[in-house]
Amino acid sequence: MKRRVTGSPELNSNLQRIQSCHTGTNNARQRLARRILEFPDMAELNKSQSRDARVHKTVVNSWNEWDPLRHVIVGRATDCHIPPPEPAIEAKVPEDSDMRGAWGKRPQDTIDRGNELLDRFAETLERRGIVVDRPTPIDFSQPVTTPDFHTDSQFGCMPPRDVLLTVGSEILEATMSYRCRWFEYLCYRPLLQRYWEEDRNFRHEAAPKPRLTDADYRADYLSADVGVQRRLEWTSRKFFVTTEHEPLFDAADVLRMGRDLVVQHGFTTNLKGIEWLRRHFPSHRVHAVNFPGDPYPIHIDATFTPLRPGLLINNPQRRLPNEQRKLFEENDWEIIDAAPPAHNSPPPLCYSSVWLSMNVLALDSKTVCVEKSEVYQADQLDKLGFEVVEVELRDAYAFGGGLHCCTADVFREGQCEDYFPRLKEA
Ligand code: DAV
Repeated sequence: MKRRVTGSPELNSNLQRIQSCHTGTNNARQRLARRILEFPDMAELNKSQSRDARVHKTVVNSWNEWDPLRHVIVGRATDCHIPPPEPAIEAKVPEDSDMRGAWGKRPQDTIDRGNELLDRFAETLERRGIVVDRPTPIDFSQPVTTPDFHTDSQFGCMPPRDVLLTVGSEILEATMSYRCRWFEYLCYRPLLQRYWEEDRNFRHEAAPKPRLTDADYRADYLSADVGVQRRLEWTSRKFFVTTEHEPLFDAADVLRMGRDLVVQHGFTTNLKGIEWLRRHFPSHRVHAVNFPGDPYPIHIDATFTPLRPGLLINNPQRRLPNEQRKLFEENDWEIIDAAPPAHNSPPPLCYSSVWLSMNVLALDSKTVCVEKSEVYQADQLDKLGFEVVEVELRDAYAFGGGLHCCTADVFREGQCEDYFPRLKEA
């Protein structure tokens, strides 16, 4: 049933925000406004998503991590597998981890619990007027065999952020750097195909699939006696598990900051991957960064998190090196230490570190979703003047990460701006 929009202050403010947005095309604004007028009740809108393609026309547009979020993908824990050993994964799993030697489908009760939390997170976003789409899991128990490699199972589709990089009206499927994640993009294809049908400005792009032969990985990283100290020494020298054999990147190594893309060079993204992004986005300035304090540098979003223009939190155990800070300092960005995590260890069977505490999702430049148990992080953001939205997600961490990981942007208001005006042209 359709309701009139005038009765809802929240929707009126949404409409005002859209109307006051001086960005995107007029068409895009009108389409979005029409969508909200037609479906004033957002819960109803989302229930009807599958059958409302005529009315609910997607617009893809997102240039940064903090403009007002209007449309997002939230992942699923369904059928998530612990992948069998492969070179890149062995290097990430610490010697004392409970995942060493274990692989196969994760226990169904943990999957159900993960899905419950992800569904609730999606509902929280919907109640705030954000349109939420969900991926279609493939059968992750299937092995992957290409002419170049074989692996006995796949992974899952909880973290769309790892796979999909939204830059303006483009969504780019990353190369990925694990064999078990080679086909993960298929979970998002039903959505991307729909966006392509609905938004004639949408660019659906895919980076060249890598071959992922043994030449992509350093065999010496696998040896059982490599301890954390040695690996810290290696990562500070930018000696990572992946080689420079071919371009590799995961989308979650990229921070979108308007005209500038900040990309972590580490285990999942190599220099050729960064160079590929540079050539692919010629109107952007692409900056390679690295964080020597991280023995397992995988994805930038538990290390370096922009919250609003001019403010970033940095993991105090993985500080940006001085020479790389200049870019930010000279352009009036403040980098502050993130608050400590509330937990001493990650949940069981989790690949990520306790620093998922800072894997927050900005809904706009004043509102941030923080995991409910991360009280220190919430407190820090509160003191910085943000409205903190608490979201329970810890029991879903094991499926691929936190609040930022389990989402991928489809639409944020705003356009491409220059947040580093003192930077010379690249
Ligand atoms: O600290 O384990 C997790 C990032 C997941 N996208 C970490 C990084």
